[in-house]
Amino acid sequence: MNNLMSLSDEVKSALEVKKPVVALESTIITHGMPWPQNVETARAVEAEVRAAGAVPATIAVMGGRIRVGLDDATLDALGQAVAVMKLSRADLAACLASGRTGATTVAATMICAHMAGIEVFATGGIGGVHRGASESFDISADLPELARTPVTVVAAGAKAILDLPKTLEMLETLGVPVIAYGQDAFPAFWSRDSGLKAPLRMDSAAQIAAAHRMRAALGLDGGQLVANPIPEAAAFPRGEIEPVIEAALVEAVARGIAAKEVTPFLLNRIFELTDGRSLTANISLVKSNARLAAAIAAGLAADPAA
Ligand code: PSU
Ligand code: MN
Repeated sequence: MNNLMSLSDEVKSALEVKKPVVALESTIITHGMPWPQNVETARAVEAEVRAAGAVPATIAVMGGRIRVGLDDATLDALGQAVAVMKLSRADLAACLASGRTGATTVAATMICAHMAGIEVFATGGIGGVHRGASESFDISADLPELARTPVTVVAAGAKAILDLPKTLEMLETLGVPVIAYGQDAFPAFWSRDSGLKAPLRMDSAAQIAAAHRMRAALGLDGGQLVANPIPEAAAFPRGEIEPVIEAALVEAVARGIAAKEVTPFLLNRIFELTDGRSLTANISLVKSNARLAAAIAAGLAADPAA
């Protein structure tokens, strides 16, 4: 494994002494936000993790290796790089083998985090079942990954561009615990309430950490999805963001946007249609997820795996 993966010194020593570590993805940097806000946000999110007493480990593929923990210069280069591959489970090996630069989605970040020995991961929103999936069959590989790789993922629910009821059904079928944090409702990324009830609710990071350990003790595969509502001050009322999402979706269909391009296209269009306010909200929720993930990592560190 050593020739496939490089851990930064900081991440390596934290893992050695079992300090809390939080993995962070890189697709949100390369495909989810425009430069320079993407790099600024990545740094701000790392700072949140540190302020909460954990070590951040941003993950990407560069130079034929999985990099876990990126220094300032590398993060900067990634944020401005062109032709970066968007890596899910299917693409990881091909990217490494061809020596290209790749950004990890939720699925690929989970795989790499688990390989490195990291149990918690913070992001914005996971991929899921797209609207119109009965025709397009577009269902993110993030969902089956949650069912097989033992990493607890903290997100603000699934992206509101998705079909949320179908996404929750699919997670149930796959046996993935979906835990709303501090409320009954499943959050909808830019809004705190999707109008759907989350299957599970927990009110403390320690409980979430205990549930993570309990799954392993029971021999159950897979991770957990923690759905952390966006901070009140940054949230959009659902009625306000929904028409914007619908307009962006209509445009995506009209322009024939498909497969991997769908999510980046929609996020960018929604950014334009809200005069950048969707991005401000996105940044706020990622930082909030980073804080919760750090608290869960602390809970796990206090009760190390057997
Ligand atoms: N959330 C964001 N921005 C993003 C993503 C999520 O706010 O860019 C990325 C994540 O990396 C997620 C991916 O895993 O989109 C899902 O892509 P797809 O729907 O193509 O599986
Ligand atoms: Mn897809």
